[in-house]
Amino acid sequence: MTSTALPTTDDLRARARAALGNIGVDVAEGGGFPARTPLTGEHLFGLTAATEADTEDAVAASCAAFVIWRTTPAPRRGELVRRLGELLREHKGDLADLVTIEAGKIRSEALGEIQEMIDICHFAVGLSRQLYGRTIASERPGHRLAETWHPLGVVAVISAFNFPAAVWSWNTAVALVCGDTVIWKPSELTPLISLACDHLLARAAEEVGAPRDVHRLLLGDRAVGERLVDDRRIALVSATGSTRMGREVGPRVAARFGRSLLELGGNNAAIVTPSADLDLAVQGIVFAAAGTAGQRCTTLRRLIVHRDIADTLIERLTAAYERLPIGNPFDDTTLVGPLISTTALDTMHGALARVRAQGGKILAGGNRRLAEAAPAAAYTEPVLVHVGEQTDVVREETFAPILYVLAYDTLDEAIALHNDVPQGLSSSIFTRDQREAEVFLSAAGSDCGIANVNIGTSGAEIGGAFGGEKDTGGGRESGSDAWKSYMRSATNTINYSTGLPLAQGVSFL
Ligand code: UN1
Repeated sequence: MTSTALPTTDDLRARARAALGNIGVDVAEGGGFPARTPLTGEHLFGLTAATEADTEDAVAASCAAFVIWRTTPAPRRGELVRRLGELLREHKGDLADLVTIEAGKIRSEALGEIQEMIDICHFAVGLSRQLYGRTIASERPGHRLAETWHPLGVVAVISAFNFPAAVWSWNTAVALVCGDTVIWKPSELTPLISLACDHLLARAAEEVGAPRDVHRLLLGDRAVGERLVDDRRIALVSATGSTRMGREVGPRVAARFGRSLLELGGNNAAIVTPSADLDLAVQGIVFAAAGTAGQRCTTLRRLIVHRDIADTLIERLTAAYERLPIGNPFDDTTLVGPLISTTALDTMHGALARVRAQGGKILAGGNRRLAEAAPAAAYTEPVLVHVGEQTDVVREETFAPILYVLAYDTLDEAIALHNDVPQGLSSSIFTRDQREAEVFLSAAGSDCGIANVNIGTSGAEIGGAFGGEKDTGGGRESGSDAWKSYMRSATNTINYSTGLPLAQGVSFL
């Protein structure tokens, strides 16, 4: 199905300008840094990218702001994030418009992204009174050991187009209550939503009396990111993107003994066992595989189905895929918007050609849509592909809505297939058998940072830690105790006795 006609680029430009205007951002046009929309694939505005001097200025300002911010009491830092959350709520509709215009998300998912930002602000405000350290029993009389958490420094946040605002907020809301200052280098593909978020945070800072430079935005290309990565004054580089990007960032930050927090590619799978509730499984699979046009790092990319139910499940999925409404993401009936670019579509077609050559068979979908109405845009049917084994293309992350389906006979075999990819972000099992579910969640089960039962791989809540193992980079963001990555700990030994006993029974003097 194709939903209603696409808006024109002029409509989208006007809508973006209106949303930005409501938020309070004046778009300064005339620069050579483009803002585009994947809805038509066309140019919206010419913005201005940060120069090398701008980057230097941002780092210096951020270091100066850190000196003030680190000694501001944490609950007062929470006030800034509380106000940011209120402003996000007030402008939810406008922000969601910008997410749809720049990232192509359907309305409900764009609103969901802003909700995720509001949620992390709430979480971070609570956290601002819960940056707990432990008191530890000392082996020495009249001594106390304590663990203290201190702000870390300047945090560089490098984010991707697919969650252009939420991933920034997970990092920024938590970093700010932790007493860090933030420099944000967003994806080149989503400058408008970045300007909006930066503006709202600046407004919140002004209103609560926080230093303006607790946050700086740098629009720009790879060179801006590289300067931040190599700058010794940046204590933590939190980068979301491809494994290829992380392979460059990680060693460069490590070479200067900086910290990095990497949230890289996923190649997420679901196992469907014979006892699964198939109604629920079909819903969960279609949302996880086709939602966001397959452009979440948590998107379901591999389905490992028990051989006895494979035909039935494939039939039901094929029927669901054939009914997916594809097109204008502003239309409430649409479930699949555009891919971010025609380059992404070419990559998808390249992967499909390779998997066919490796014996894969297309079961449903895969055709381009709306090519006449919008030749520069990249609308496509999500695609379901049957594969006999996990060939190299199946083991790679292709950032597009391709779901590879494989059959298995024993749970051990399914788990082995599940883990036999380089990435380790998200995973799930559909089963009504508790033993199977527990095996999947156990140390010998899924090797991912996220392991679910009877829901798909995507759509995590902010309360849990988010991130994954292996080529996914190992970082944890968002909830749980991910905040510890944004702080440094100190172990304190306090002697309140009149003697000086040494540890380990050592005697001296
Ligand atoms: C991402 O795709 O980079 O769990 C983040 C999810 C979302 C976040 C995805 N909460 O799918």
